[in-house]
Amino acid sequence: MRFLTAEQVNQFKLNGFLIVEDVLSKDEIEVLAQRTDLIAENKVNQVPDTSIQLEKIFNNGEQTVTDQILSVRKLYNLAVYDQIMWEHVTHTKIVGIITDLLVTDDVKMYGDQLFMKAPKTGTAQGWHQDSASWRDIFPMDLVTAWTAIDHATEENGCLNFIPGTHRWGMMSSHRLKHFLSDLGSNQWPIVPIPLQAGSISFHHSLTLHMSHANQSSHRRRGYAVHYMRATSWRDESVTDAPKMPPFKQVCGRSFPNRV
Ligand SMILES: O=C(O)CCC(=O)C(=O)O
Repeated sequence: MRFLTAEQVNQFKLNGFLIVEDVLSKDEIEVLAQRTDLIAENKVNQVPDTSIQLEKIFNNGEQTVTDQILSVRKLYNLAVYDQIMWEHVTHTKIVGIITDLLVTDDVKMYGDQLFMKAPKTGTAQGWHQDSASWRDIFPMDLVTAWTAIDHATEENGCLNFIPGTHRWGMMSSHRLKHFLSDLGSNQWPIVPIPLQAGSISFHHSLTLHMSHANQSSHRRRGYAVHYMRATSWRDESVTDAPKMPPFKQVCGRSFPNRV
């Protein structure tokens, strides 16, 4: 281990998530924040329009907004096109933490998503396990680094986790529905994760998590980068998983037959 203590790695193993504070400097966050908004305004040529998804109310014309940035729900597949986002993906500290958590020096990127969660109109993200979507990737133990670009609070829709759920395997939608119907009973702790800008939460791809709508007048941008071992592979017989651009090597050895 290079970047984390054994205690931190154990916390991750037990809970399926880990918070590491103050990973990025103010300047690094500022670069990320400015690039995010340029991409959201569609001003970065190499990032295609298809990487920009609007909130439903703006997409269907129910509501209009003067500042286009505030109509965006999420940006995705950024780092495969844009060098500044790629520099974040390959940031020495973040990659060091990821190699500690994945217990390998050989890492590639599955993909990335930047959740914009605009003030008042940014919608919720329901309870889910990431690997339930990425069901073509094996083994199901990817790790996401979620960087707070703005301060994330309970009011503006920070992430929430249910500790230990990564040890339950992938839940069918039926099982998840049943579990959620019991969730208010205090039987299962829900842990909100407020984060200062520049801090990062790491979560396992089977950990149940969600975020509420942004009820505040403050922005809540979070950049989620999804990493996996370079030996992980895509099961091509699974046809209903997201279609992704080619996985990019982040560090260590690559395994060309595992794409
Ligand atoms: O940022 C959010 O609101 C949701 C993030 C998320 O679901 C993820 O990073 O897997």
